[in-house]
Amino acid sequence: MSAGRPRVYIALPIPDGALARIEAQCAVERFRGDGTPSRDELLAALAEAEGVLGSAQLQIDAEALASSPRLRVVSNFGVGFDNVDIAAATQRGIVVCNTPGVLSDAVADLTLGLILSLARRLPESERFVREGRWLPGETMTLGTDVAGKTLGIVGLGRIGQAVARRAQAFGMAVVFHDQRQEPPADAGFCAYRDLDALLSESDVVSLHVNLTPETEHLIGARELAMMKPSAYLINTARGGVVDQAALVAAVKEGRIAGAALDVFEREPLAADEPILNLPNVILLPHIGSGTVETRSAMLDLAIDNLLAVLRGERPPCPVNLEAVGQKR
Ligand code: 8YV
Repeated sequence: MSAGRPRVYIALPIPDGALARIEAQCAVERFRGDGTPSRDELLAALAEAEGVLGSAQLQIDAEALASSPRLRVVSNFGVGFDNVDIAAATQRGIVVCNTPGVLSDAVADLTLGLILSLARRLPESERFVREGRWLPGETMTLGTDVAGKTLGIVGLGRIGQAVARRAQAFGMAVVFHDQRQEPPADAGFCAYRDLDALLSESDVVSLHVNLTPETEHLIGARELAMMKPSAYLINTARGGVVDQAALVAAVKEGRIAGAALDVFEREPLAADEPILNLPNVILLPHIGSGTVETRSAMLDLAIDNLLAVLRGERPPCPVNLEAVGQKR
Protein backbone atom coordinates (compact mmCIF):
# COMPACT_ATOMS: atom_id res chain seq x y z
CA MET A 1 0.00 0.00 0.00
CA SER A 2 1.18 3.55 -0.70
CA ALA A 3 2.42 5.69 2.19
CA GLY A 4 -0.13 7.94 3.89
CA ARG A 5 -3.87 7.89 3.38
CA PRO A 6 -4.92 6.79 -0.11
CA ARG A 7 -6.58 9.43 -2.26
CA VAL A 8 -10.12 8.65 -3.28
CA TYR A 9 -12.36 10.41 -5.78
CA ILE A 10 -16.08 10.27 -4.97
CA ALA A 11 -18.03 10.99 -8.13
CA LEU A 12 -21.55 10.89 -6.71
CA PRO A 13 -23.45 12.61 -3.88
CA ILE A 14 -23.23 10.70 -0.60
CA PRO A 15 -24.57 11.38 2.90
CA ASP A 16 -22.28 12.60 5.70
CA GLY A 17 -22.19 9.27 7.56
CA ALA A 18 -20.98 7.42 4.47
CA LEU A 19 -18.46 10.16 3.73
CA ALA A 20 -17.11 9.93 7.28
CA ARG A 21 -16.52 6.19 6.82
CA ILE A 22 -14.36 6.87 3.78
CA GLU A 23 -12.60 9.89 5.32
CA ALA A 24 -11.57 7.78 8.31
CA GLN A 25 -9.27 5.87 5.99
CA CYS A 26 -8.75 8.07 2.92
CA ALA A 27 -8.05 11.57 1.65
CA VAL A 28 -11.22 12.45 -0.24
CA GLU A 29 -11.82 14.58 -3.30
CA ARG A 30 -15.51 14.97 -4.22
CA PHE A 31 -17.56 15.84 -7.25
CA ARG A 32 -20.19 18.27 -6.01
CA GLY A 33 -22.26 18.88 -9.14
CA ASP A 34 -25.40 17.14 -10.35
CA GLY A 35 -25.23 13.95 -12.41
CA THR A 36 -21.73 12.76 -13.24
CA PRO A 37 -18.50 14.77 -13.55
CA SER A 38 -17.35 16.08 -16.91
CA ARG A 39 -14.73 14.07 -18.73
CA ASP A 40 -12.08 16.71 -17.92
CA GLU A 41 -12.90 16.71 -14.22
CA LEU A 42 -12.86 12.92 -14.14
CA LEU A 43 -9.49 12.68 -15.89
CA ALA A 44 -7.98 15.36 -13.63
CA ALA A 45 -9.17 13.50 -10.52
CA LEU A 46 -8.03 10.11 -11.80
CA ALA A 47 -4.52 11.44 -12.42
CA GLU A 48 -4.02 11.32 -8.62
CA ALA A 49 -6.64 8.94 -7.26
CA GLU A 50 -6.01 5.44 -5.90
CA GLY A 51 -9.71 4.73 -5.64
CA VAL A 52 -12.86 5.97 -7.32
CA LEU A 53 -16.44 5.56 -6.17
CA GLY A 54 -19.02 6.37 -8.83
CA SER A 55 -22.36 5.40 -10.28
CA ALA A 56 -22.74 2.73 -12.91
CA GLN A 57 -23.07 5.59 -15.39
CA LEU A 58 -19.55 6.98 -14.81
CA GLN A 59 -17.61 6.12 -17.98
CA ILE A 60 -14.23 4.64 -17.05
CA ASP A 61 -12.85 3.52 -20.39
CA ALA A 62 -9.35 2.44 -21.45
CA GLU A 63 -8.24 6.07 -21.96
CA ALA A 64 -9.39 7.07 -18.46
CA LEU A 65 -7.63 4.03 -16.99
CA ALA A 66 -4.45 4.82 -18.95
CA SER A 67 -4.37 8.29 -17.37
CA SER A 68 -4.76 6.88 -13.84
CA PRO A 69 -1.28 5.70 -12.85
CA ARG A 70 -2.12 5.22 -9.17
CA LEU A 71 -5.61 3.82 -9.50
CA ARG A 72 -6.18 0.52 -7.65
CA VAL A 73 -9.94 0.27 -7.37
CA VAL A 74 -13.07 1.35 -9.25
CA SER A 75 -16.02 0.84 -6.94
CA ASN A 76 -19.30 0.96 -8.86
CA PHE A 77 -22.43 2.08 -7.03
CA GLY A 78 -24.57 -0.42 -8.95
CA VAL A 79 -24.55 -3.99 -10.14
CA GLY A 80 -23.91 -3.14 -13.82
CA PHE A 81 -20.32 -2.58 -14.88
CA ASP A 82 -20.64 -1.88 -18.61
CA ASN A 83 -19.33 1.61 -17.84
CA VAL A 84 -15.84 0.24 -17.08
CA ASP A 85 -13.40 -1.35 -19.52
CA ILE A 86 -12.87 -4.48 -17.44
CA ALA A 87 -10.15 -5.97 -19.67
CA ALA A 88 -8.10 -2.75 -19.54
CA ALA A 89 -8.60 -2.50 -15.76
CA THR A 90 -7.51 -6.10 -15.23
CA GLN A 91 -4.44 -5.61 -17.40
CA ARG A 92 -3.45 -2.67 -15.18
CA GLY A 93 -4.18 -4.57 -11.95
CA ILE A 94 -7.11 -2.28 -11.14
CA VAL A 95 -9.88 -4.05 -9.22
CA VAL A 96 -13.43 -3.29 -10.34
CA CYS A 97 -16.24 -3.95 -7.84
CA ASN A 98 -20.03 -3.82 -7.98
CA THR A 99 -23.06 -4.22 -5.71
CA PRO A 100 -24.91 -7.40 -6.65
CA GLY A 101 -27.67 -8.93 -4.54
CA VAL A 102 -28.70 -5.95 -2.46
CA LEU A 103 -30.75 -4.42 -5.28
CA SER A 104 -32.36 -7.55 -6.74
CA ASP A 105 -35.63 -7.20 -4.82
CA ALA A 106 -36.03 -3.51 -5.68
CA VAL A 107 -35.45 -4.08 -9.41
CA ALA A 108 -37.72 -7.16 -9.41
CA ASP A 109 -40.46 -5.21 -7.61
CA LEU A 110 -40.27 -2.46 -10.21
CA THR A 111 -40.36 -5.01 -13.01
CA LEU A 112 -43.56 -6.56 -11.65
CA GLY A 113 -44.98 -3.09 -11.20
CA LEU A 114 -44.33 -2.42 -14.86
CA ILE A 115 -45.85 -5.73 -15.98
CA LEU A 116 -49.01 -4.99 -13.99
CA SER A 117 -49.08 -1.37 -15.14
CA LEU A 118 -49.00 -2.41 -18.79
CA ALA A 119 -51.48 -5.25 -18.42
CA ARG A 120 -53.99 -3.19 -16.41
CA ARG A 121 -53.33 0.04 -18.36
CA LEU A 122 -52.56 1.97 -15.17
CA PRO A 123 -50.84 5.07 -16.63
CA GLU A 124 -53.54 5.40 -19.28
CA SER A 125 -56.30 4.99 -16.68
CA GLU A 126 -54.69 7.58 -14.46
CA ARG A 127 -54.57 10.05 -17.36
CA PHE A 128 -58.24 9.24 -18.08
CA VAL A 129 -59.24 10.43 -14.62
CA ARG A 130 -56.85 13.39 -14.39
CA GLU A 131 -57.75 14.74 -17.83
CA GLY A 132 -61.47 14.81 -16.94
CA ARG A 133 -62.44 12.09 -19.41
CA TRP A 134 -64.14 9.92 -16.72
CA LEU A 135 -67.66 11.04 -17.47
CA PRO A 136 -70.98 9.22 -17.14
CA GLY A 137 -71.04 6.43 -19.70
CA GLU A 138 -67.33 6.79 -20.54
CA THR A 139 -65.22 3.72 -19.78
CA MET A 140 -61.64 2.72 -20.28
CA THR A 141 -60.53 0.01 -22.68
CA LEU A 142 -60.25 -3.16 -20.58
CA GLY A 143 -56.87 -4.44 -19.48
CA THR A 144 -55.72 -8.06 -19.48
CA ASP A 145 -55.04 -10.60 -16.72
CA VAL A 146 -51.47 -11.60 -15.97
CA ALA A 147 -52.53 -14.90 -14.34
CA GLY A 148 -52.34 -17.67 -16.90
CA LYS A 149 -50.02 -15.67 -19.18
CA THR A 150 -46.39 -16.51 -19.95
CA LEU A 151 -43.47 -14.37 -18.86
CA GLY A 152 -40.20 -14.83 -20.78
CA ILE A 153 -37.18 -13.81 -18.73
CA VAL A 154 -33.99 -13.10 -20.66
CA GLY A 155 -31.10 -13.47 -18.19
CA LEU A 156 -31.82 -15.68 -15.18
CA GLY A 157 -29.31 -14.16 -12.78
CA ARG A 158 -30.20 -12.85 -9.33
CA ILE A 159 -32.64 -10.23 -10.62
CA GLY A 160 -34.16 -12.53 -13.24
CA GLN A 161 -34.80 -15.17 -10.57
CA ALA A 162 -36.36 -12.61 -8.22
CA VAL A 163 -38.67 -11.56 -11.07
CA ALA A 164 -39.53 -15.20 -11.84
CA ARG A 165 -40.55 -15.90 -8.21
CA ARG A 166 -42.79 -12.83 -8.11
CA ALA A 167 -44.40 -13.56 -11.48
CA GLN A 168 -45.20 -17.11 -10.39
CA ALA A 169 -46.90 -15.74 -7.28
CA PHE A 170 -49.12 -13.75 -9.66
CA GLY A 171 -50.05 -16.96 -11.49
CA MET A 172 -47.82 -16.48 -14.52
CA ALA A 173 -46.01 -19.33 -16.25
CA VAL A 174 -42.31 -18.46 -16.52
CA VAL A 175 -39.82 -19.49 -19.19
CA PHE A 176 -36.25 -18.20 -19.40
CA HIS A 177 -33.31 -17.80 -21.71
CA ASP A 178 -29.78 -17.25 -20.48
CA GLN A 179 -26.82 -16.94 -22.80
CA ARG A 180 -24.34 -17.88 -20.12
CA GLN A 181 -25.93 -21.13 -19.13
CA GLU A 182 -28.03 -23.98 -20.33
CA PRO A 183 -30.76 -24.74 -17.80
CA PRO A 184 -29.07 -24.48 -14.41
CA ALA A 185 -29.63 -27.51 -12.23
CA ASP A 186 -31.67 -25.54 -9.70
CA ALA A 187 -33.93 -23.69 -12.16
CA GLY A 188 -36.58 -26.37 -11.90
CA PHE A 189 -39.11 -23.65 -11.22
CA CYS A 190 -39.04 -22.37 -14.79
CA ALA A 191 -38.27 -23.89 -18.17
CA TYR A 192 -35.38 -23.03 -20.49
CA ARG A 193 -36.06 -21.86 -24.06
CA ASP A 194 -33.79 -20.71 -26.84
CA LEU A 195 -34.26 -17.00 -27.43
CA ASP A 196 -36.45 -17.29 -30.53
CA ALA A 197 -38.80 -19.77 -28.85
CA LEU A 198 -39.04 -17.54 -25.77
CA LEU A 199 -39.87 -14.50 -27.88
CA SER A 200 -42.62 -16.20 -29.85
CA GLU A 201 -44.18 -17.92 -26.80
CA SER A 202 -44.19 -15.11 -24.23
CA ASP A 203 -46.96 -12.64 -23.45
CA VAL A 204 -44.43 -10.49 -21.63
CA VAL A 205 -40.66 -10.47 -22.29
CA SER A 206 -38.48 -9.01 -19.53
CA LEU A 207 -34.75 -8.32 -19.91
CA HIS A 208 -32.28 -8.97 -17.10
CA VAL A 209 -28.88 -9.31 -18.78
CA ASN A 210 -25.70 -7.28 -18.41
CA LEU A 211 -24.80 -5.03 -21.32
CA THR A 212 -21.84 -6.66 -23.11
CA PRO A 213 -20.75 -6.80 -26.77
CA GLU A 214 -22.81 -10.06 -26.96
CA THR A 215 -26.00 -8.54 -25.56
CA GLU A 216 -25.83 -5.16 -27.31
CA HIS A 217 -29.02 -4.87 -29.42
CA LEU A 218 -29.92 -8.43 -28.44
CA ILE A 219 -33.49 -7.32 -29.07
CA GLY A 220 -33.66 -5.72 -32.52
CA ALA A 221 -36.11 -5.69 -35.44
CA ARG A 222 -35.78 -9.45 -36.05
CA GLU A 223 -36.44 -10.35 -32.42
CA LEU A 224 -39.32 -7.88 -32.05
CA ALA A 225 -40.90 -9.40 -35.15
CA MET A 226 -40.92 -12.78 -33.40
CA MET A 227 -42.99 -11.47 -30.47
CA LYS A 228 -46.80 -11.75 -30.41
CA PRO A 229 -48.69 -8.61 -31.49
CA SER A 230 -50.32 -8.75 -28.04
CA ALA A 231 -47.00 -8.99 -26.17
CA TYR A 232 -45.18 -6.43 -24.03
CA LEU A 233 -41.43 -5.81 -23.67
CA ILE A 234 -39.98 -4.72 -20.31
CA ASN A 235 -36.44 -3.40 -19.94
CA THR A 236 -35.06 -2.65 -16.49
CA ALA A 237 -31.53 -3.81 -17.41
CA ARG A 238 -29.61 -1.56 -19.81
CA GLY A 239 -30.90 0.53 -22.71
CA GLY A 240 -28.28 -0.79 -25.10
CA VAL A 241 -29.73 -4.31 -24.93
CA VAL A 242 -32.62 -3.06 -27.09
CA ASP A 243 -32.38 -1.38 -30.48
CA GLN A 244 -34.52 1.59 -29.44
CA ALA A 245 -35.28 2.76 -33.02
CA ALA A 246 -36.49 -0.74 -33.90
CA LEU A 247 -38.63 -0.80 -30.76
CA VAL A 248 -40.24 2.52 -31.63
CA ALA A 249 -41.07 1.20 -35.11
CA ALA A 250 -42.48 -2.09 -33.75
CA VAL A 251 -44.73 -0.32 -31.22
CA LYS A 252 -45.84 2.34 -33.71
CA GLU A 253 -46.80 -0.27 -36.28
CA GLY A 254 -48.64 -2.40 -33.68
CA ARG A 255 -46.24 -5.33 -34.10
CA ILE A 256 -46.08 -5.54 -30.30
CA ALA A 257 -48.68 -4.15 -27.87
CA GLY A 258 -46.39 -1.93 -25.85
CA ALA A 259 -43.29 -1.62 -23.71
CA ALA A 260 -42.08 -0.39 -20.35
CA LEU A 261 -38.57 0.99 -20.10
CA ASP A 262 -36.54 2.11 -17.10
CA VAL A 263 -33.34 2.38 -19.16
CA PHE A 264 -32.44 3.88 -22.54
CA GLU A 265 -29.65 3.89 -25.08
CA ARG A 266 -28.86 7.49 -24.07
CA GLU A 267 -29.69 8.74 -20.56
CA PRO A 268 -31.21 11.07 -19.60
CA LEU A 269 -33.70 10.74 -22.43
CA ALA A 270 -33.49 13.76 -24.77
CA ALA A 271 -36.65 15.86 -25.17
CA ASP A 272 -36.94 15.01 -28.87
CA GLU A 273 -36.64 11.21 -28.56
CA PRO A 274 -39.40 9.62 -30.72
CA ILE A 275 -40.18 7.13 -27.96
CA LEU A 276 -41.70 9.99 -25.93
CA ASN A 277 -44.57 10.17 -28.43
CA LEU A 278 -45.80 6.59 -27.97
CA PRO A 279 -48.78 6.36 -25.59
CA ASN A 280 -48.49 2.61 -25.01
CA VAL A 281 -44.92 2.82 -23.70
CA ILE A 282 -44.21 3.47 -20.02
CA LEU A 283 -41.03 5.49 -19.48
CA LEU A 284 -39.18 5.72 -16.17
CA PRO A 285 -35.98 7.62 -15.30
CA HIS A 286 -33.72 4.64 -14.37
CA ILE A 287 -35.20 4.04 -10.91
CA GLY A 288 -34.85 0.24 -10.70
CA SER A 289 -32.76 0.36 -7.54
CA GLY A 290 -34.25 3.64 -6.40
CA THR A 291 -35.53 3.00 -2.89
CA VAL A 292 -34.12 4.49 0.30
CA GLU A 293 -33.25 1.08 1.74
CA THR A 294 -31.71 -0.34 -1.41
CA ARG A 295 -29.62 2.70 -2.27
CA SER A 296 -28.32 2.74 1.30
CA ALA A 297 -27.37 -0.96 1.14
CA MET A 298 -25.71 -0.38 -2.25
CA LEU A 299 -23.66 2.49 -0.86
CA ASP A 300 -22.56 0.46 2.18
CA LEU A 301 -21.43 -2.37 -0.08
CA ALA A 302 -19.71 -0.03 -2.54
CA ILE A 303 -17.78 1.55 0.35
CA ASP A 304 -16.90 -1.88 1.78
CA ASN A 305 -15.50 -2.78 -1.66
CA LEU A 306 -13.55 0.46 -1.99
CA LEU A 307 -11.98 0.36 1.48
CA ALA A 308 -11.14 -3.35 1.35
CA VAL A 309 -9.06 -2.96 -1.83
CA LEU A 310 -7.32 0.12 -0.46
CA ARG A 311 -6.43 -1.86 2.71
CA GLY A 312 -4.93 -4.55 0.48
CA GLU A 313 -7.74 -7.02 1.21
CA ARG A 314 -10.05 -8.99 -1.04
CA PRO A 315 -13.25 -6.94 -1.51
CA PRO A 316 -16.69 -8.53 -0.98
CA CYS A 317 -17.74 -8.14 -4.63
CA PRO A 318 -14.92 -7.98 -7.17
CA VAL A 319 -15.91 -8.15 -10.84
CA ASN A 320 -12.38 -9.03 -11.98
CA LEU A 321 -11.10 -11.29 -9.24
CA GLU A 322 -7.87 -11.83 -11.20
CA ALA A 323 -6.85 -8.19 -10.53
CA VAL A 324 -7.14 -8.55 -6.74
CA GLY A 325 -3.75 -8.30 -5.10
CA GLN A 326 -1.90 -7.43 -8.34
CA LYS A 327 -1.26 -3.80 -7.48
CA ARG A 328 -0.30 -2.58 -4.00
C1 8YV B 1 -28.23 2.60 -10.46
C2 8YV B 1 -27.82 0.52 -11.92
O1 8YV B 1 -29.24 3.35 -11.08
O2 8YV B 1 -27.18 -1.19 -10.45
C3 8YV B 1 -27.11 -0.73 -11.58
O3 8YV B 1 -26.44 -1.28 -12.46
O4 8YV B 1 -27.92 0.89 -13.04
C4 8YV B 1 -28.53 1.24 -10.84
O5 8YV B 1 -28.78 0.52 -9.72
C5 8YV B 1 -27.04 3.41 -10.61
O6 8YV B 1 -25.82 2.87 -10.57
C6 8YV B 1 -27.12 4.56 -9.62
O7 8YV B 1 -26.86 5.69 -10.25
